[in-house]
Amino acid sequence: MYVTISDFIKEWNKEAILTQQVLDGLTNDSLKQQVYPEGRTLGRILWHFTTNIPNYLNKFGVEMENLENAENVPATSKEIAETFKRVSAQAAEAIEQHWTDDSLKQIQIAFGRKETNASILMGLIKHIVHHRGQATILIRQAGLKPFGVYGPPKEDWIHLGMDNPPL
Ligand code: NI
Repeated sequence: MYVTISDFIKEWNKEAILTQQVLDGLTNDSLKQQVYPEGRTLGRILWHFTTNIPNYLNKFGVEMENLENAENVPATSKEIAETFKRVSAQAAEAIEQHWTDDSLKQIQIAFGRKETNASILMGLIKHIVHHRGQATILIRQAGLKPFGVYGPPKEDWIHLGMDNPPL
């Protein structure tokens, strides 16, 4: 758990770089990929976790500007990637401005439970990681090679001197 704001910001920035690499590998066409016919598109999932960042932080007392046009999924992967980059940098600034290390120990009600602000911030990272995992599958279904977030995609196992991923 995060004890200092700087611990959190380090993790936040590390995860943001990984997410950025996933976003940078997309094509505009891939944004239309769906899990099933009525399911959310890849673009919708990516836009959801991006626009959720300011909503989530505002809800818990870290003020930052909400995104305009949050309902409209951009048509280009470049716009999603650039927006994510800007919003995650703004989020880090807003957290540093509004909260101190002591704020992390304070408790508020989140999703019906008592949570520390440290755990609320961890929840924001987990939300992105959760949807980023979903996105990776849709990226594969769209015919692209997904960026290896925590480990290499199957195409790159060979470069590690292994013929196949471990079972
Ligand atoms: Ni969600």
